[in-house]
Amino acid sequence: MNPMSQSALVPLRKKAKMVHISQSFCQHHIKFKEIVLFLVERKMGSSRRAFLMDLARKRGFQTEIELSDSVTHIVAENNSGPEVLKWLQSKNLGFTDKTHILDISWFTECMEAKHPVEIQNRHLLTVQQDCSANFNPPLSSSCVQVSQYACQRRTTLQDTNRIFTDAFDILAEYFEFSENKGRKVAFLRASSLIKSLPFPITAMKEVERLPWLGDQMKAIIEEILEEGKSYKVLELMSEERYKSFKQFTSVFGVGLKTSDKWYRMGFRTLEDIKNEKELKLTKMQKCGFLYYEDITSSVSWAEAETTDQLIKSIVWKFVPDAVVTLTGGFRRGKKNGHDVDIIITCPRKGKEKNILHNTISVLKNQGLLLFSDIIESTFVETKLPSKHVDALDHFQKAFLILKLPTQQTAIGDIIDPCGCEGRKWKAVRLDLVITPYEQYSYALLGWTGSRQFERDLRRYTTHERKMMLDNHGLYDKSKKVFLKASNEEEIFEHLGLDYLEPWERNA
Ligand code: DCT
Ligand code: MG
Repeated sequence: MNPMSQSALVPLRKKAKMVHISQSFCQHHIKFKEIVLFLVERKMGSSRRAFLMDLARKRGFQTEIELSDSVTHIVAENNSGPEVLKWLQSKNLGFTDKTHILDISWFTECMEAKHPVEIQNRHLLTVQQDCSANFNPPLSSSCVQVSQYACQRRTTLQDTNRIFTDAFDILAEYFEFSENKGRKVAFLRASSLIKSLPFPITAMKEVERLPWLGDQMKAIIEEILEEGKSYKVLELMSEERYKSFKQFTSVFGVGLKTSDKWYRMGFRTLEDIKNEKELKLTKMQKCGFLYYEDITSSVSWAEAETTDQLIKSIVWKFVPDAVVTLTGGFRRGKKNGHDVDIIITCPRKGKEKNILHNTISVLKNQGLLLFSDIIESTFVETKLPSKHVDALDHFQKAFLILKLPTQQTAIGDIIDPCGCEGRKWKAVRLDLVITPYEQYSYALLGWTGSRQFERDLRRYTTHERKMMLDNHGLYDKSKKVFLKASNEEEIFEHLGLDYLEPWERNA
């Protein structure tokens, strides 16, 4: 928390009046010539605005009473980006595409530091606007206005900036391994934002005004533009902890906690782990090592389709009207994935309940099951959706490893459990999720991903709509009701969002 809290800046009305009168008499020395501030009066009020402008001048900043071309930084309080934009439009005020639109937190920090502080992502107020809109003065045609929320951006698999997004994804992973959640999220957001750009980045000016891109990120983009690679990223990738965690977490059943434990115990490679016979592994981890090659080689579209057909054929034998949907990355159009995700429901209430256990029994009897971890439903109807953007859902589900017949093989041919060369199967990770019919659309939306899309959708729901969303439903806090949806389009409608097709959610 900023020690100089915003409330500390709230003036007493009387005090503000005095300041207002006094400011015309005082001439302050301008220390920061490159910055011209304009404070938005909306929600701030005229006296607080006058007080803050006077404070800024005392600290050596220039301020403008009217919005003009010379303004470099627009500062607003308790306003979202679109609100600021609307207000400026209603007052017939325009700004250039070089102007920063910032939250009061940036201003507060500058006042505290007594100099301009670096603009961070959290300071930015994002405005999604049509570049052709009639502003005064008009925005230049080179403007790139991108929403800070992935659910307001169409992100297909056509990532024309992979060289940058790969670097950012590696850094997100690096910070995840270093347990620095803030920086991990920052790099994931930046990567996701760049993935949505419809043009390849060729110059720094093209990314100047994008949200979520702080100085460190821009420095990496600049380095890649100049050198074709980032030495900073390469350096971090060569760190011992990163290399070890990368190996450890590639094993099914090994997460950050286990990786950290192994690293502290002095292990560095998977060979170290395999050679340590005393080390206790969970059943999941043992399978992870046993089928390591298969599981780490990605699942192809054809394998996902075979899995989908196999599950459908089993489920439909005992519940013919069950809805079985291939979801996750494959629903978003990916050609490869790390697993297959399938959601199952049934329009007849309660008929979905036995599907998971029955399906797993059949897979077992057919010799197609290498591993299963069944999680029973923990859903409580009266509970409100979770506030956490990464919250897990409460559906009944199973994490499986299937012995999937390779394309030319009939299911009957693969009973031989030998894992040797020439085998006719591949170990494939499958997640099965069972949902009650009335929650199916929310579950489908949640399990379609991408993870970053889901995070931003929940963040948007909380901050822009004052609602709560998770994989089970949507709760309207002001009306105190759960909103029903019979398809994904209706959820987007409830949220006031343009519908995005699954393949546009590759954020
Ligand atoms: N998901 C979820 N709850 C979980 C796990 C996943 O809501 N416990 C959501 C987030 C994304 C989606 O389900 C699919 O998850 P993954 O399979 O991890 O991601 P993917 O996009 O399918 O990626 P991949 O192609 O690598 O499988
Ligand atoms: Mg998946």
